Amino acid sequence: MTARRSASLQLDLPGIAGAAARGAGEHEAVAGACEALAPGAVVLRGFARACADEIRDALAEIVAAAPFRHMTTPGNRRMSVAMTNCGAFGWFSDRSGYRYSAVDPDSGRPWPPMPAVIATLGAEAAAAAGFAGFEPDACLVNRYAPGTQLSLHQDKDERDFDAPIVSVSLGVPATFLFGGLRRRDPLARVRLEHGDVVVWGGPARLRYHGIARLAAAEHPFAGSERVNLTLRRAQ
Ligand code: MD3
Ligand code: FE
Repeated sequence: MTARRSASLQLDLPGIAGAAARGAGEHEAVAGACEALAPGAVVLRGFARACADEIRDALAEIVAAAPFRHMTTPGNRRMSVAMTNCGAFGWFSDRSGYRYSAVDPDSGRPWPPMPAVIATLGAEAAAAAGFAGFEPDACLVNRYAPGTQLSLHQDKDERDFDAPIVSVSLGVPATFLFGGLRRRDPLARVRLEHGDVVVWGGPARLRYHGIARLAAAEHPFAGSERVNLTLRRAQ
């Protein structure tokens, strides 16, 4: 992973360049760790830390236009994770199933555009993990309050499984559950903290995964909440 680590130091993302310029400690925190979780799954510890405040400001605008909501599953269950989207397409769930749509079904308007800070972070993280040319067209924003969980699932509503999914964890830490290609496969537990970015592609792209019930904790990003962005190529 050494070559990719040095590649991640060449980012022209303003926040990351700024952190690198501020000193070796922060620079290490941003670019110091690139671990392979599994074939196709790469964790970039702290990769989003330097641009987290910029993302928070962008999220405030997104949420003003497309508020968080608890979607309904096809089985008529209310999801405990609150969700919204930005980008050309947004993922949603209702009684009819799961799908991507260019319009927010709650407002009838297009989803808010994907801020450049988010699109660039996704492209740079994907490139650092070996997926050059990733251009996300959808960003699902998940909000977890204490006690919220996301049950085990696969992400398979996208058109092209060759594109990776990039996830950005913000706020309080969570335990990510990482399974295999079959629901009953054993689960690995991975702690995801504020600023951690994970790129899921290739053979990891269709693995089952979920988030364990969020423990009570506090973090300056969003108090007791965890926010996760998943950047996707939907169409
Ligand atoms: C592994 N979100 O939105 S991100 C989701 O933290 C979702 O909110 C979780 O699962 C969250 O669909 C986990 C990590 C993640 C995202 C997509 C994956 C892991 C993945 C796709 C394939 C394999
Ligand atoms: Fe998922």
